[in-house]
Amino acid sequence: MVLLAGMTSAQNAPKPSPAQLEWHDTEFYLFFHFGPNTFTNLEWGHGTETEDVFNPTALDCDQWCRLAKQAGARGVIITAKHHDGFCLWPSAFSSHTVRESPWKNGKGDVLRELADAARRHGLKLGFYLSPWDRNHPKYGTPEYNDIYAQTLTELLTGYGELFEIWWDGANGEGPNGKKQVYDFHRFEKIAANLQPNAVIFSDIGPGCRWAGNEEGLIKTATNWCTLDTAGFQRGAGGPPVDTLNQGNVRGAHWIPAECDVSIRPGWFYHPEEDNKVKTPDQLFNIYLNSVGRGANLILNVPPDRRGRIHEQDSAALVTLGNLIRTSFQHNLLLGRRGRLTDGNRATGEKVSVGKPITFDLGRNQSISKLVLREYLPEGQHVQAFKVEVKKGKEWVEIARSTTIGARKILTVSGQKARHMRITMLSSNTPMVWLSEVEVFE
Ligand code: FUL
Repeated sequence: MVLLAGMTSAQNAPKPSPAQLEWHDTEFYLFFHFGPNTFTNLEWGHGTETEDVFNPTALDCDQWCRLAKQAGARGVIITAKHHDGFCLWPSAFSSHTVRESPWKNGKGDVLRELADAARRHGLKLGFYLSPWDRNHPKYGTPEYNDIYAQTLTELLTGYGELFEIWWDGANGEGPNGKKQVYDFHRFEKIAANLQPNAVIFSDIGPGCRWAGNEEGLIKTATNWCTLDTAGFQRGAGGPPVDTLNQGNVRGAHWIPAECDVSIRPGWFYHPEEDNKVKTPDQLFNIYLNSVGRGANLILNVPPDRRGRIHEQDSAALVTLGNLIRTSFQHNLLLGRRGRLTDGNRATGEKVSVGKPITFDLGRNQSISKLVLREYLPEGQHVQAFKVEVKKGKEWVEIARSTTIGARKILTVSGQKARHMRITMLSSNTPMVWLSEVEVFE
Protein backbone atom coordinates (compact mmCIF):
# COMPACT_ATOMS: atom_id res chain seq x y z
CA MET A 1 0.00 0.00 0.00
CA VAL A 2 1.27 3.46 -0.88
CA LEU A 3 0.84 5.96 1.90
CA LEU A 4 0.22 9.58 1.06
CA ALA A 5 2.33 12.11 2.93
CA GLY A 6 1.06 12.53 6.47
CA MET A 7 -1.16 9.46 6.29
CA THR A 8 -0.60 6.63 8.74
CA SER A 9 -1.45 3.08 7.89
CA ALA A 10 -4.13 1.86 10.31
CA GLN A 11 -1.98 -1.19 10.83
CA ASN A 12 1.01 0.81 11.98
CA ALA A 13 -0.89 3.26 14.13
CA PRO A 14 -0.46 2.75 17.89
CA LYS A 15 -3.15 0.68 19.56
CA PRO A 16 -4.00 0.20 23.24
CA SER A 17 -2.68 -2.83 25.09
CA PRO A 18 -5.27 -5.15 26.71
CA ALA A 19 -4.52 -3.44 30.06
CA GLN A 20 -5.09 0.00 28.52
CA LEU A 21 -8.34 -1.16 26.91
CA GLU A 22 -9.61 -2.19 30.32
CA TRP A 23 -8.35 1.05 31.77
CA HIS A 24 -10.41 3.00 29.21
CA ASP A 25 -13.49 1.13 30.40
CA THR A 26 -12.77 2.16 34.00
CA GLU A 27 -13.47 5.79 32.95
CA PHE A 28 -14.06 7.42 36.33
CA TYR A 29 -12.52 6.69 39.74
CA LEU A 30 -11.91 8.38 43.07
CA PHE A 31 -8.58 9.52 44.46
CA PHE A 32 -7.91 9.56 48.21
CA HIS A 33 -5.18 11.85 49.55
CA PHE A 34 -4.69 10.76 53.13
CA GLY A 35 -1.70 10.82 55.51
CA PRO A 36 0.09 13.07 58.02
CA ASN A 37 -0.97 16.16 56.02
CA THR A 38 -4.59 15.36 56.93
CA PHE A 39 -3.66 15.99 60.56
CA THR A 40 -1.02 18.73 60.22
CA ASN A 41 -3.14 20.72 57.74
CA LEU A 42 -0.40 20.81 55.09
CA GLU A 43 -0.39 20.01 51.38
CA TRP A 44 3.27 19.06 51.13
CA GLY A 45 4.47 17.59 54.43
CA HIS A 46 8.15 18.10 55.20
CA GLY A 47 8.91 14.48 56.06
CA THR A 48 10.01 15.66 59.50
CA GLU A 49 6.57 15.25 61.11
CA THR A 50 6.52 12.69 63.90
CA GLU A 51 4.54 9.53 63.21
CA ASP A 52 2.26 10.15 66.19
CA VAL A 53 0.36 12.81 64.22
CA PHE A 54 -1.27 10.05 62.19
CA ASN A 55 -4.22 8.86 64.25
CA PRO A 56 -7.62 8.64 62.52
CA THR A 57 -10.35 8.12 65.09
CA ALA A 58 -12.87 6.19 62.98
CA LEU A 59 -11.28 5.04 59.73
CA ASP A 60 -13.98 3.60 57.49
CA CYS A 61 -12.83 2.49 54.04
CA ASP A 62 -16.23 0.88 53.48
CA GLN A 63 -17.77 4.32 53.64
CA TRP A 64 -15.25 5.60 51.05
CA CYS A 65 -16.07 2.74 48.71
CA ARG A 66 -19.82 2.93 49.22
CA LEU A 67 -19.65 6.58 48.17
CA ALA A 68 -17.41 5.79 45.21
CA LYS A 69 -20.05 3.36 43.98
CA GLN A 70 -22.85 5.87 44.55
CA ALA A 71 -20.91 8.50 42.60
CA GLY A 72 -20.66 6.13 39.65
CA ALA A 73 -16.90 5.55 40.04
CA ARG A 74 -15.41 2.22 39.04
CA GLY A 75 -12.20 2.31 41.03
CA VAL A 76 -10.23 3.95 43.84
CA ILE A 77 -6.60 5.10 44.10
CA ILE A 78 -4.91 6.08 47.37
CA THR A 79 -1.72 7.95 48.26
CA ALA A 80 0.14 4.94 49.68
CA LYS A 81 3.06 7.35 50.12
CA HIS A 82 2.96 11.09 49.42
CA HIS A 83 5.97 13.42 49.22
CA ASP A 84 6.46 13.34 53.04
CA GLY A 85 7.46 9.70 52.69
CA PHE A 86 4.95 8.44 55.26
CA CYS A 87 3.75 4.93 54.33
CA LEU A 88 0.10 4.08 54.95
CA TRP A 89 1.17 0.45 55.33
CA PRO A 90 3.90 -1.03 57.57
CA SER A 91 6.63 -0.99 54.91
CA ALA A 92 9.79 -2.93 55.67
CA PHE A 93 11.81 -0.23 53.89
CA SER A 94 10.91 2.81 55.96
CA SER A 95 10.62 3.80 59.60
CA HIS A 96 8.10 6.54 58.79
CA THR A 97 4.93 4.43 58.60
CA VAL A 98 1.64 3.51 60.27
CA ARG A 99 3.65 0.98 62.33
CA GLU A 100 5.36 3.84 64.18
CA SER A 101 2.05 5.67 64.72
CA PRO A 102 -0.42 5.31 67.62
CA TRP A 103 -3.21 4.32 65.21
CA LYS A 104 -4.36 0.79 66.12
CA ASN A 105 -1.28 0.58 68.34
CA GLY A 106 0.91 0.44 65.26
CA LYS A 107 -0.87 -2.68 63.99
CA GLY A 108 -2.95 -0.97 61.31
CA ASP A 109 -2.63 -1.03 57.51
CA VAL A 110 -4.75 1.48 55.60
CA LEU A 111 -3.98 -0.17 52.26
CA ARG A 112 -5.19 -3.55 53.49
CA GLU A 113 -8.44 -2.00 54.74
CA LEU A 114 -8.99 -0.17 51.46
CA ALA A 115 -8.06 -3.18 49.31
CA ASP A 116 -10.54 -5.37 51.23
CA ALA A 117 -13.30 -2.76 51.05
CA ALA A 118 -12.70 -2.13 47.32
CA ARG A 119 -13.06 -5.83 46.58
CA ARG A 120 -16.22 -6.06 48.66
CA HIS A 121 -17.70 -3.22 46.63
CA GLY A 122 -16.49 -4.40 43.22
CA LEU A 123 -14.12 -1.45 42.72
CA LYS A 124 -10.72 -1.55 41.07
CA LEU A 125 -7.72 -0.51 43.15
CA GLY A 126 -4.65 1.58 42.44
CA PHE A 127 -1.74 3.07 44.42
CA TYR A 128 0.01 6.43 44.27
CA LEU A 129 3.64 6.00 45.28
CA SER A 130 5.44 9.34 45.22
CA PRO A 131 8.94 9.10 43.75
CA TRP A 132 9.89 12.31 45.58
CA ASP A 133 10.46 11.48 49.26
CA ARG A 134 11.29 14.16 51.80
CA ASN A 135 11.81 11.70 54.63
CA HIS A 136 13.87 8.78 53.42
CA PRO A 137 17.52 9.15 54.47
CA LYS A 138 18.67 7.57 51.20
CA TYR A 139 16.75 10.02 48.98
CA GLY A 140 19.18 11.72 46.61
CA THR A 141 21.53 8.70 46.39
CA PRO A 142 21.57 5.74 43.96
CA GLU A 143 20.48 3.50 46.85
CA TYR A 144 17.12 5.24 46.94
CA ASN A 145 16.34 3.52 43.64
CA ASP A 146 16.75 0.18 45.43
CA ILE A 147 14.48 1.39 48.21
CA TYR A 148 11.86 2.60 45.74
CA ALA A 149 12.05 -0.66 43.79
CA GLN A 150 11.59 -2.68 46.99
CA THR A 151 8.78 -0.48 48.22
CA LEU A 152 7.03 -0.77 44.85
CA THR A 153 7.44 -4.55 44.98
CA GLU A 154 5.76 -4.61 48.40
CA LEU A 155 2.78 -2.72 47.00
CA LEU A 156 2.54 -4.81 43.85
CA THR A 157 2.66 -8.13 45.65
CA GLY A 158 0.76 -7.46 48.86
CA TYR A 159 -2.71 -6.24 47.92
CA GLY A 160 -4.02 -8.24 44.97
CA GLU A 161 -4.62 -6.98 41.46
CA LEU A 162 -4.10 -3.26 40.74
CA PHE A 163 -5.43 -1.35 37.74
CA GLU A 164 -3.18 1.72 38.00
CA ILE A 165 0.07 2.92 39.56
CA TRP A 166 0.45 6.69 40.01
CA TRP A 167 3.84 8.38 39.64
CA ASP A 168 3.62 12.02 40.59
CA GLY A 169 5.99 14.33 38.73
CA ALA A 170 6.16 16.95 41.52
CA ASN A 171 9.47 17.70 43.16
CA GLY A 172 9.83 20.76 45.34
CA GLU A 173 13.52 20.45 46.22
CA GLY A 174 15.07 23.91 45.99
CA PRO A 175 18.41 24.79 44.37
CA ASN A 176 20.29 23.26 47.31
CA GLY A 177 17.94 20.30 47.55
CA LYS A 178 18.68 16.66 46.95
CA LYS A 179 18.72 15.58 43.34
CA GLN A 180 17.51 12.06 42.67
CA VAL A 181 18.21 10.37 39.36
CA TYR A 182 15.32 7.91 39.21
CA ASP A 183 15.69 4.53 37.57
CA PHE A 184 12.20 4.62 36.07
CA HIS A 185 13.11 1.99 33.52
CA ARG A 186 13.75 -0.49 36.31
CA PHE A 187 10.51 0.47 38.09
CA GLU A 188 8.54 -0.03 34.86
CA LYS A 189 10.01 -3.50 34.44
CA ILE A 190 9.06 -4.45 38.00
CA ALA A 191 5.49 -3.27 37.42
CA ALA A 192 5.22 -5.08 34.07
CA ASN A 193 6.38 -8.32 35.70
CA LEU A 194 4.36 -8.16 38.88
CA GLN A 195 1.18 -6.43 37.70
CA PRO A 196 0.88 -6.71 33.90
CA ASN A 197 -2.70 -5.40 34.03
CA ALA A 198 -1.78 -2.20 35.85
CA VAL A 199 -1.43 0.96 33.78
CA ILE A 200 1.30 3.37 34.89
CA PHE A 201 0.33 7.04 35.15
CA SER A 202 2.94 9.79 34.88
CA ASP A 203 3.36 12.98 32.85
CA ILE A 204 4.41 10.83 29.93
CA GLY A 205 3.06 7.40 30.79
CA PRO A 206 3.95 4.73 29.71
CA GLY A 207 0.36 3.64 30.50
CA CYS A 208 -1.52 6.95 30.66
CA ARG A 209 -0.57 10.61 30.79
CA TRP A 210 -1.25 13.65 32.94
CA ALA A 211 -3.73 15.91 31.11
CA GLY A 212 -1.62 19.02 31.82
CA ASN A 213 -3.85 20.69 34.43
CA GLU A 214 -5.34 19.92 37.84
CA GLU A 215 -8.82 21.16 36.94
CA GLY A 216 -9.96 17.78 35.62
CA LEU A 217 -10.50 19.11 32.10
CA ILE A 218 -9.75 18.39 28.49
CA LYS A 219 -9.92 22.04 27.53
CA THR A 220 -10.76 21.88 23.84
CA ALA A 221 -12.79 19.35 21.89
CA THR A 222 -9.61 17.62 20.69
CA ASN A 223 -8.05 14.75 22.60
CA TRP A 224 -5.76 12.19 20.99
CA CYS A 225 -4.84 9.06 22.94
CA THR A 226 -1.49 9.15 21.20
CA LEU A 227 1.57 11.06 22.40
CA ASP A 228 5.13 11.69 21.25
CA THR A 229 7.47 11.27 24.19
CA ALA A 230 10.91 11.38 22.54
CA GLY A 231 13.09 13.95 24.28
CA PHE A 232 10.70 14.45 27.19
CA GLN A 233 10.98 13.42 30.81
CA ARG A 234 8.66 13.02 33.75
CA GLY A 235 8.12 16.07 35.90
CA ALA A 236 9.63 19.38 34.87
CA GLY A 237 10.91 17.95 31.56
CA GLY A 238 7.46 16.95 30.31
CA PRO A 239 5.78 18.09 27.06
CA PRO A 240 3.99 21.49 27.05
CA VAL A 241 0.72 21.38 28.97
CA ASP A 242 -1.36 21.96 25.82
CA THR A 243 0.23 18.94 24.20
CA LEU A 244 -0.48 16.88 27.30
CA ASN A 245 -4.07 18.08 27.14
CA GLN A 246 -4.66 17.34 23.46
CA GLY A 247 -2.17 14.57 22.75
CA ASN A 248 -0.47 14.36 19.35
CA VAL A 249 -2.35 13.54 16.17
CA ARG A 250 -0.54 10.47 14.78
CA GLY A 251 1.57 10.41 17.96
CA ALA A 252 3.99 7.53 18.32
CA HIS A 253 2.62 5.89 21.49
CA TRP A 254 -0.77 5.03 22.93
CA ILE A 255 -0.69 7.12 26.14
CA PRO A 256 -4.22 8.36 26.82
CA ALA A 257 -5.07 11.30 29.09
CA GLU A 258 -6.19 11.08 32.70
CA CYS A 259 -7.78 14.23 34.15
CA ASP A 260 -7.08 14.81 37.85
CA VAL A 261 -8.95 17.24 40.07
CA SER A 262 -9.89 17.62 43.71
CA ILE A 263 -13.44 18.07 44.99
CA ARG A 264 -11.97 20.78 47.27
CA PRO A 265 -9.29 23.43 46.67
CA GLY A 266 -6.62 21.25 48.33
CA TRP A 267 -5.64 17.64 47.72
CA PHE A 268 -5.62 16.86 51.45
CA TYR A 269 -8.43 17.49 53.94
CA HIS A 270 -8.51 20.94 55.58
CA PRO A 271 -11.43 21.80 57.87
CA GLU A 272 -11.48 25.39 56.59
CA GLU A 273 -12.40 24.03 53.14
CA ASP A 274 -15.57 22.27 54.31
CA ASN A 275 -17.62 24.97 52.64
CA LYS A 276 -15.58 24.97 49.45
CA VAL A 277 -16.64 21.58 48.14
CA LYS A 278 -17.48 21.67 44.42
CA THR A 279 -21.18 21.48 43.64
CA PRO A 280 -22.70 18.47 41.85
CA ASP A 281 -23.23 20.66 38.76
CA GLN A 282 -19.58 21.69 38.73
CA LEU A 283 -18.54 18.06 39.11
CA PHE A 284 -20.89 16.92 36.34
CA ASN A 285 -19.47 19.60 34.07
CA ILE A 286 -15.98 18.27 34.81
CA TYR A 287 -17.21 14.77 33.98
CA LEU A 288 -18.60 15.94 30.62
CA ASN A 289 -15.31 17.67 29.78
CA SER A 290 -13.07 14.75 30.76
CA VAL A 291 -14.84 11.42 30.30
CA GLY A 292 -17.01 13.14 27.69
CA ARG A 293 -13.86 14.08 25.78
CA GLY A 294 -12.31 10.65 25.75
CA ALA A 295 -10.16 10.90 28.91
CA ASN A 296 -10.43 9.13 32.24
CA LEU A 297 -11.37 11.18 35.30
CA ILE A 298 -9.75 10.77 38.72
CA LEU A 299 -11.68 12.82 41.29
CA ASN A 300 -9.92 13.40 44.60
CA VAL A 301 -12.08 13.21 47.73
CA PRO A 302 -9.83 13.57 50.78
CA PRO A 303 -10.88 11.67 53.92
CA ASP A 304 -10.97 13.80 57.08
CA ARG A 305 -9.30 13.35 60.47
CA ARG A 306 -11.80 10.70 61.49
CA GLY A 307 -10.82 8.76 58.38
CA ARG A 308 -14.23 9.34 56.85
CA ILE A 309 -15.43 11.29 53.81
CA HIS A 310 -16.92 14.50 55.14
CA GLU A 311 -20.69 15.04 54.93
CA GLN A 312 -20.36 17.92 52.43
CA ASP A 313 -18.31 15.84 50.02
CA SER A 314 -20.50 12.77 50.36
CA ALA A 315 -23.65 14.77 49.56
CA ALA A 316 -22.01 16.13 46.39
CA LEU A 317 -20.87 12.66 45.34
CA VAL A 318 -24.31 11.11 45.72
CA THR A 319 -25.94 13.84 43.62
CA LEU A 320 -23.19 13.58 41.00
CA GLY A 321 -23.87 9.84 40.73
CA ASN A 322 -27.57 10.52 40.22
CA LEU A 323 -26.81 13.10 37.53
CA ILE A 324 -24.59 10.67 35.64
CA ARG A 325 -27.07 7.80 35.94
CA THR A 326 -30.14 9.76 34.90
CA SER A 327 -28.37 11.52 32.00
CA PHE A 328 -27.24 8.27 30.39
CA GLN A 329 -30.05 5.93 31.37
CA HIS A 330 -32.23 5.39 28.30
CA ASN A 331 -30.32 5.06 25.06
CA LEU A 332 -32.95 5.78 22.43
CA LEU A 333 -30.88 4.05 19.74
CA LEU A 334 -30.22 0.82 21.60
CA GLY A 335 -30.68 -2.15 19.26
CA ARG A 336 -31.74 0.02 16.28
CA ARG A 337 -28.76 -0.36 13.94
CA GLY A 338 -26.64 -3.49 14.34
CA ARG A 339 -23.22 -3.31 15.91
CA LEU A 340 -23.13 0.46 16.27
CA THR A 341 -26.09 0.36 18.64
CA ASP A 342 -25.72 -3.03 20.32
CA GLY A 343 -24.57 -1.49 23.62
CA ASN A 344 -21.37 -3.52 23.36
CA ARG A 345 -18.09 -1.62 23.22
CA ALA A 346 -16.31 -4.82 22.27
CA THR A 347 -17.87 -4.78 18.79
CA GLY A 348 -17.20 -2.28 16.05
CA GLU A 349 -18.07 -1.34 12.48
CA LYS A 350 -15.89 0.04 9.72
CA VAL A 351 -17.14 3.36 8.41
CA SER A 352 -16.01 5.34 5.33
CA VAL A 353 -14.97 8.92 5.74
CA GLY A 354 -17.38 11.29 3.96
CA LYS A 355 -20.25 8.77 3.81
CA PRO A 356 -23.16 9.50 6.18
CA ILE A 357 -24.45 6.74 8.47
CA THR A 358 -28.17 7.11 9.16
CA PHE A 359 -30.15 6.21 12.27
CA ASP A 360 -33.88 5.92 12.86
CA LEU A 361 -35.14 6.70 16.35
CA GLY A 362 -38.50 5.08 15.55
CA ARG A 363 -40.48 8.25 16.21
CA ASN A 364 -39.92 11.92 16.83
CA GLN A 365 -37.97 12.16 20.09
CA SER A 366 -36.28 14.85 22.16
CA ILE A 367 -32.53 14.57 22.07
CA SER A 368 -30.25 16.20 24.60
CA LYS A 369 -27.05 14.16 24.58
CA LEU A 370 -25.19 12.19 21.94
CA VAL A 371 -22.42 9.72 22.70
CA LEU A 372 -19.98 8.38 20.11
CA ARG A 373 -17.23 5.87 20.67
CA GLU A 374 -14.44 4.77 18.41
CA TYR A 375 -13.61 1.06 18.38
CA LEU A 376 -10.34 1.36 20.29
CA PRO A 377 -8.79 -2.05 19.50
CA GLU A 378 -8.23 -0.53 16.02
CA GLY A 379 -6.74 2.68 17.45
CA GLN A 380 -8.00 6.26 17.19
CA HIS A 381 -8.43 7.87 13.78
CA VAL A 382 -11.36 10.31 13.52
CA GLN A 383 -10.25 13.95 13.21
CA ALA A 384 -13.66 15.59 12.73
CA PHE A 385 -17.31 14.66 12.30
CA LYS A 386 -20.77 16.20 12.12
CA VAL A 387 -24.25 15.19 13.22
CA GLU A 388 -27.43 16.15 11.37
CA VAL A 389 -31.14 15.56 11.95
CA LYS A 390 -33.95 15.61 9.40
CA LYS A 391 -36.32 18.55 9.64
CA GLY A 392 -38.97 18.07 6.94
CA LYS A 393 -36.95 17.21 3.83
CA GLU A 394 -33.78 18.95 4.95
CA TRP A 395 -30.83 17.64 6.89
CA VAL A 396 -29.90 20.20 9.51
CA GLU A 397 -26.55 20.16 11.29
CA ILE A 398 -26.92 20.02 15.10
CA ALA A 399 -23.35 19.30 16.12
CA ARG A 400 -19.83 19.23 14.75
CA SER A 401 -16.71 18.35 16.65
CA THR A 402 -13.20 17.00 16.53
CA THR A 403 -11.81 13.62 17.72
CA ILE A 404 -13.85 10.82 19.28
CA GLY A 405 -11.57 8.21 20.90
CA ALA A 406 -12.88 6.35 23.93
CA ARG A 407 -16.01 8.45 24.26
CA LYS A 408 -17.35 11.75 23.01
CA ILE A 409 -20.36 13.29 24.71
CA LEU A 410 -22.12 16.13 22.89
CA THR A 411 -24.84 18.20 24.51
CA VAL A 412 -27.48 19.26 21.97
CA SER A 413 -30.34 20.33 24.22
CA GLY A 414 -33.64 21.30 22.68
CA GLN A 415 -33.48 19.07 19.57
CA LYS A 416 -36.36 16.92 18.36
CA ALA A 417 -35.99 14.41 15.57
CA ARG A 418 -36.66 10.91 14.29
CA HIS A 419 -33.91 10.59 11.68
CA MET A 420 -30.29 11.39 12.38
CA ARG A 421 -27.10 10.97 10.40
CA ILE A 422 -23.44 11.16 11.29
CA THR A 423 -20.64 11.87 8.85
CA MET A 424 -16.93 11.48 9.47
CA LEU A 425 -15.40 14.59 7.89
CA SER A 426 -11.69 13.82 8.17
CA SER A 427 -9.50 11.16 9.67
CA ASN A 428 -6.00 9.72 9.80
CA THR A 429 -7.13 6.81 7.64
CA PRO A 430 -9.74 6.52 4.82
CA MET A 431 -11.79 4.09 6.92
CA VAL A 432 -12.43 4.42 10.64
CA TRP A 433 -13.84 2.00 13.19
CA LEU A 434 -16.74 3.09 15.38
CA SER A 435 -18.04 1.08 18.28
CA GLU A 436 -21.16 2.79 19.59
CA VAL A 437 -23.53 5.64 18.80
CA GLU A 438 -26.00 6.52 21.59
CA VAL A 439 -28.73 9.13 21.92
CA PHE A 440 -30.21 10.27 25.23
CA GLU A 441 -33.30 12.25 25.99
C1 FUL B 1 0.75 16.93 42.55
C2 FUL B 1 1.21 16.80 44.00
O1 FUL B 1 2.29 17.65 44.29
C3 FUL B 1 0.00 17.10 44.84
O2 FUL B 1 0.30 17.11 46.21
C4 FUL B 1 -1.04 16.03 44.53
O3 FUL B 1 -0.59 14.77 44.97
C5 FUL B 1 -1.36 16.02 43.04
C6 FUL B 1 -2.29 14.91 42.63
O4 FUL B 1 -0.20 15.91 42.27
O5 FUL B 1 1.78 16.87 41.65
